[in-house]
Amino acid sequence: MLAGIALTLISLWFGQHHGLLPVAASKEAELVDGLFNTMMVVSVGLFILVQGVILISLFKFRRRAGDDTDGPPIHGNIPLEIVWTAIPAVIVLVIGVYSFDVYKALGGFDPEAANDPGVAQVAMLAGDEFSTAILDPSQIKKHGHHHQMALGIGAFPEDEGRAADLIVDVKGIQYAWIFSYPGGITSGELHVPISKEVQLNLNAQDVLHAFWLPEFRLKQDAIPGRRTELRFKPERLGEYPVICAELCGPYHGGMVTKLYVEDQETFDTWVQTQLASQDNGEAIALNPLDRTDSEYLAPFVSDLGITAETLAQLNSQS
Ligand SMILES: [Cu+2]
Repeated sequence: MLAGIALTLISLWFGQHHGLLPVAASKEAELVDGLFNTMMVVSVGLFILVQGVILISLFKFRRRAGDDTDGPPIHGNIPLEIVWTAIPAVIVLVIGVYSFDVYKALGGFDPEAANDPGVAQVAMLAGDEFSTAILDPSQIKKHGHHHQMALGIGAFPEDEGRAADLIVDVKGIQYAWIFSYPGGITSGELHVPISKEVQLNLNAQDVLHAFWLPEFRLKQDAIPGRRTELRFKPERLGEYPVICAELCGPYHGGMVTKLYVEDQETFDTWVQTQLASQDNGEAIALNPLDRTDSEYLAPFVSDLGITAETLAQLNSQS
């Protein structure tokens, strides 16, 4: 009884103090962390229970000196087997329902998308028709938004039907993220105002990439020829890594940039600066599109012991 209480308390404490997750910077992160911490409590409880029983058995049932007799002939234990099957079954079921609930609360299920015949249509598309649509953008327009159906994390259910405060197009290319803001701003970094709904429309130019924000507990594939969506609400000022989480080529590891969560004033200033530098025809240093291949690859060269031009050539051939 006492051991059971101690076990429960230790598990509950560890579930809140494991320190395994980076800071939570979005409204979504709280929901995901709730699920993660619950699984941590259950796992720690089971781990201590199983390891504890093993350790106790090692001592209690060890062979004593001079004892050469056989062990007792035990053939199974039906009640015990029912218990150790039922407990994990219930745990899996509860976690399954809970994670479904979190996914729904994050906006992972889009009821409109589910009812849209376009989804079935896309699923049934033969390779030919799909690649035609990719190669010829007019095909996508002709087919309307059905082929543009966004997968991913949408609005919170309570914000369903309300447009996001800021919509940014994100394109993944080997090996950078390019952010296009309304008003013609193009940047290699993502700047967003705090406490506003941000919607990212993701797309990839070449291969699969995955847009990962560890501090926001969000990750979404960027798929060539297909729009995906990631909608979130930043709730903590700061500078956070944006990481490509899909092995997309030899420099995949260098496909990292920053997400800046700023107060409205700082964000507005950044927007003005970007607009002004574009009016002047200045190249934005961080925009990979404005750089030549050699310039873009220069930071990687020192590690490899070859020139940027060689690397650019290698890259264009791969
Ligand atoms: Cu990538």
